[in-house]
Amino acid sequence: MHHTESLCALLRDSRSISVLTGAGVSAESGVPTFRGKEGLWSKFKPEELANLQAFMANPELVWEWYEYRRRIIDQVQPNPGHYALAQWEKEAGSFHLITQNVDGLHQRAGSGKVIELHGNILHNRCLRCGNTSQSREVHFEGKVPGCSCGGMLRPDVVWFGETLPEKAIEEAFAAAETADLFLSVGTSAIVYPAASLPQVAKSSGAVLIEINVEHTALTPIADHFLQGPSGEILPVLFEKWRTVRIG
Ligand code: BV8
Ligand code: ZN
Repeated sequence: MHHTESLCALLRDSRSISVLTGAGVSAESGVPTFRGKEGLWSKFKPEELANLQAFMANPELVWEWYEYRRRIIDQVQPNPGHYALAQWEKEAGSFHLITQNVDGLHQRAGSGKVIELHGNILHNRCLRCGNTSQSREVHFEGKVPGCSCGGMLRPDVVWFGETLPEKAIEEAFAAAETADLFLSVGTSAIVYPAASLPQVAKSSGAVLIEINVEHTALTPIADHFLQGPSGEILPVLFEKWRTVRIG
């Protein structure tokens, strides 16, 4: 009982909540994760696809992979985990949502402010003029889409070896440093600098709760490890937060 009591106390006493989400949060919507057995990278290696060199060497292959992922995302819906986070943002005094996901499902579930560390797969960016466009306007039919300036278009996501968007990084680290409760949800905590956020939160005095179906590199330093699917655990945790707050 001590364990759950302290969880209730932590939820009751929290004033500023920050959340980092990864592919596991979208898994229950049917979006394959990266590193799971059925993961996106079980067929291809990240090095072969999610980096600029791979793109320049074989833009059609990389475009094919992103089109494949866009088609999956077009057919899925946000799940209860996404909705719980969107509602939590509305009801909490201070709430920051940081995501590594590029699928835009948090926004579709109603989250107002989403810090997208790795960009958004539904946007394109021109390699030459930097102009960004919605993927709706552009369809890959075997030929790399071009910009009106003549430049080549790429998905507007952050690849390995590329720096994360300045503003997103600043906001994410500020949210981690000021949180007194930090949730790491559905991420393998392998990719940096995103994976350093829970550690920064903890060393800034936050309580760290991890939600995952299995242990990760982060589990040893988590104050609470809630094992299970985020689509089930997040709504329960949110309801618990709602009840203990009214007190
Ligand atoms: C940077 C692109 C440098 C968009 C992604 C050695 C060589 C080369 C580079 C490095 C190196 N060592 C470190 C690096 C840096 C590198 C890195 O961290 N590499 C890792 C692999 C070691 N990082 C970078 O390159 C970053 N840039 O560092 O720049 C720099 C610095 C200064 C100046 C210039 C340059 C860029 C990182 C961004 C890479 N882009 N994606 C796309 O195609 O999607 S990363 C990719 O992994 C996705 O964005 C994803 O979000 C991210 C993290 O993965 P997860 O979200 O955690 O997903 P994963 O499948 O891994 O795990 C899912 C988890 O969910 C699992 O734990 C599973 O158990 C759980 N789960 C499953 N189902 C559920 C669930 N949990 C709950 N409920 C469920 N139902
Ligand atoms: Zn252009």
